Amino acid sequence: MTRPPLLDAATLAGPIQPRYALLINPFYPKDPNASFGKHVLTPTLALTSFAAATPEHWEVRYWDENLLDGRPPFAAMPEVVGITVHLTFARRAFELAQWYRGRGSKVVLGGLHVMSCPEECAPYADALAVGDGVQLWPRILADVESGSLRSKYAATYESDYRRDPAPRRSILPRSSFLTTTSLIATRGCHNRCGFCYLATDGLRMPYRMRNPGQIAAEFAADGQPYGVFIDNNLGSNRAYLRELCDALRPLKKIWSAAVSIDVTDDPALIRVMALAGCTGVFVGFESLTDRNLADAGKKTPKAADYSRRVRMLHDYGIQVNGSFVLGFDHDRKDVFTRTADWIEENRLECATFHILTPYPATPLFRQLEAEGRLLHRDWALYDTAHAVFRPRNMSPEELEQGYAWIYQRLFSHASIWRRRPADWRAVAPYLAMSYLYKRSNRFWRFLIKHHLVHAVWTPLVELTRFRHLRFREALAAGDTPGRRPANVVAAGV
Ligand code: B12
Ligand code: SF4
Repeated sequence: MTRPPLLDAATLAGPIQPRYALLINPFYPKDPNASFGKHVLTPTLALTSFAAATPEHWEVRYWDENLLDGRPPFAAMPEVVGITVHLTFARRAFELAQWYRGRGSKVVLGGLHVMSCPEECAPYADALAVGDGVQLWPRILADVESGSLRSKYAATYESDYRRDPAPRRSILPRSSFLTTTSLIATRGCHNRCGFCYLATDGLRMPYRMRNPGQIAAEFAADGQPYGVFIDNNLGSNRAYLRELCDALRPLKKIWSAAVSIDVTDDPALIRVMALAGCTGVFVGFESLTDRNLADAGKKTPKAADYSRRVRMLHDYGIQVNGSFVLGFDHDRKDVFTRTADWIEENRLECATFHILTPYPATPLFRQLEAEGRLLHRDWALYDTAHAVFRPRNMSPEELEQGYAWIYQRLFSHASIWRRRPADWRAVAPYLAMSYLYKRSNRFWRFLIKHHLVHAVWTPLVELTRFRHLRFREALAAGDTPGRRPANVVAAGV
């Protein structure tokens, strides 16, 4: 899980197959501190979203190098190779680009890193796609056909999102993911935190929503019991979230989503989410220190009120996967133990940690650069598992050690046990989820390698859905919150 498949320079490629496009999600090394399971929970929508805009006379194939099936295919060489590029796997993306270009394919690079560092990406591509691929992809293919491919295509995110086609999920290898139903209902976020990729220079992503009915139809059409919303923040517009829940409720499925904790300002909405099948939320708490949150420009309730808000989610049977950023300017060496203690006291079922990482072209990057605190520009280490800047109140090594320590503590038997749900009926499934998700990296590797992820998880997901339906019936009938549905599905990506 740490080394990409070999790209042999001597490999003989097949002939170019006209009107065939290969879409690649490049390999990235997996952080051994965290769960390998998260990488196959649900696929990125980067490729399937614009694949849906491919003209009918083109054949499209999907290849995710992280599914451990080796290097992308080459027996018939694609006329066009589309590669999505993030900073952490930019180097691998460039290697792939060079390999395919050297054998006659036209290579198109797109994605977040192309947006923030176009000059760096340009030498490796026949064309760059900067911005929304759904608008650009058909234009690019038309220009390939007419032999007039340009070196750069740009689009904004200001289009009417409701007019976009549904992602083309039929090209995904179903057996390799827990669910193929990655859903996206909204674009943008009401916040603009200085460390978030949404604050990248030149990225204008006004808040846009798809029709709730469209999302429910996509969810139903994919035929999976569980869907994962990959929206930046599904709770940005509460009236919309309520409408979306109303559309999802009749499906009798379960789902999870990322929301900011201010969604709990409205307890009635949390109930509506539970009734619509929400079993877990991924919450970016980021920090338990208000001054850190203020420095980052995050509009959020006071940290002292987080516990009450977590209880509210738990009371409606919604698991909480808390996301925490470590290394802010007001973090001292005690941040690791303080954060771990808080997570255990509040019985968060899951927690995800990130070392503060200044993504290029964000306000945080500019600030740390101006202060001379950046250690290097080796993007492969900008993966939130490495300290790439000098923290204010500890050394980079201490920050990395603290990061590894907090994962070890939260994944320990003792911590898993301390965080068990108060309702004894929910304890066994919680333990199953915790051990499968947090302590089974070798098992995950085996499942991924042998295409067993979907087969092994589906019965557990169905069991969770079935028990959640019973919980919902009780909730709708006015049963008091506090009773917990059994849940073996981790909350969110
Ligand atoms: C699903 C997801 C994952 C999944 C799958 C990742 C994968 N690469 O396979 C999992 C859970 C495994 C994951 C892991 C991580 N992730 Co992640 N993830 C996401 C998430 C929630 C959704 C991605 C998505 O589907 N977006 C929707 C698509 C439609 O948008 P898009 O990718 O920008 O694509 C559009 C355009 O860019 C363009 N486009 C993209 N590629 C291409 C290619 C071509 C050829 C063309 C024409 C167009 C084009 O067209 C698309 C449609 O407009 C995003 C947050 C978000 N909401 O975007 C974070 C996000 C991408 N992840 C992030 C991070 C940091 C990580 C981790 C490093 C974190 C960690 N420590 O665990 C890891 C490791 C992965 C890695 N090394 O890159 C950051 C990246 C920041 C950055 N500047 O690079 C994001 C933005 C989250 C955040 N708020 O910070 N992630
Ligand atoms: S609340 Fe989350 S998604 Fe929204 S800007 Fe802040 S970090 Fe980004």
